[in-house]
Amino acid sequence: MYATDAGLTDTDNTIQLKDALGTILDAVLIADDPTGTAAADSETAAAAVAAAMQWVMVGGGLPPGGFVDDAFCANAVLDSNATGTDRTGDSLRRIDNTDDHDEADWAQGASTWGLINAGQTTF
Ligand SMILES: [Ca+2]
Ligand SMILES: [Ca+2]
Ligand SMILES: [Ca+2]
Repeated sequence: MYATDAGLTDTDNTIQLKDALGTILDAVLIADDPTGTAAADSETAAAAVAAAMQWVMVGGGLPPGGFVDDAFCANAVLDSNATGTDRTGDSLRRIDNTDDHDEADWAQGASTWGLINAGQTTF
C-alpha cells in the first residue's frame, strides 16, 4: 500500500510500511538534526506509528508529549541531509536483524542498493 508523496525531504520524515488493511508493519523516524522543530505531518505520522508500538525511545517508552519537535529529532535516525541522492552517497539503514523500533537500531552508512546491509545476515 502506498500514499502519494511529493518526495522525501532531507529534513524530517516519518516513513511507514503498511499492509493492504492499513496496519503499520514497520516505520522509521528520520531527521537532519538532533534538536529543533519537526514538520506537523511528520509528527502526526509519528503519533500513529507510536500508537501502533512501531517506534519508541531507546530503552522503551514514549516521550511525555509524543514525538514532537525536540523529542522527534532526539529519537529520530540521523542524518537525513548528510545522505546522498546517487549511488556514491550515504543512506540510512537498519544495523542488524532485529527490529527494535528505535533510533539505535539504525545508522547512516554507505548505500547498498538492494544488497544486504552491513550487520544484517538475512533480509
Ligand atoms: Ca519496526
Ligand atoms: Ca544534518
Ligand atoms: Ca536491531
